Amino acid sequence: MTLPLTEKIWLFRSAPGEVPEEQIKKTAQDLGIPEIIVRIMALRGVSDNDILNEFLTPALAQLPQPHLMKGMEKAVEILLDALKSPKPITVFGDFDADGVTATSLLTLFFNKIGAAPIQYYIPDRLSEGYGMNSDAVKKIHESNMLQWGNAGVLLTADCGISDIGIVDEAKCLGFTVIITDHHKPPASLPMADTILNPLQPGCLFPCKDLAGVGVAFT
Ligand SMILES: [Mn+2]
Repeated sequence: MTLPLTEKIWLFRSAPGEVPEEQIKKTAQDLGIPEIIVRIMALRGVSDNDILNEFLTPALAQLPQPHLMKGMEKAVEILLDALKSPKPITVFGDFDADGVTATSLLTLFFNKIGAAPIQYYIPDRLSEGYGMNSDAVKKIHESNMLQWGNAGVLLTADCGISDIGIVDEAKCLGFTVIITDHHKPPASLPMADTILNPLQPGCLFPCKDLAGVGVAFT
């Protein structure tokens, strides 16, 4: 096929042997989708119509139960308490794609339900680098004490799983710490009040490859 706009010639890899051409055409017709989509999915090993359809038309009902994620019950308890008290909730995020989206998701959600003061902190990539840092935690603490007389909840988004020392520091300052992260946990975990990370030992949540925003959403 030649695309006149780019003058590039596109050659399609043929689908693996077990998915014959006729089946690709038939699936495309049956599901009412372009053949190219069926072909791409077949190359990625998805040729079952039901699975393909489920993938292409995702629904909330397909999501695994949130309480399967280790630490969820405790996180819900802490956040409900913060909402009722109310205590400030500070989302400590990350500057990359899943960090910013995770931070926005949590902040917008708590803003929408509107019961507790909600704020976020995203470290500067160049001057602060990735993860929680002591100066930022101290600054958040100072401003929360001034404004609300309470350190409140420090809720990480896409970071924190390796920040053992900083989490200790935050706990000493009086924060209740919830970690939500998807990065590989170190051998010993931070002493947070609860940790949500599908990769932590003993977590039964079936999707192990969530991005930071997926953990935040769950
Ligand atoms: Mn990230």
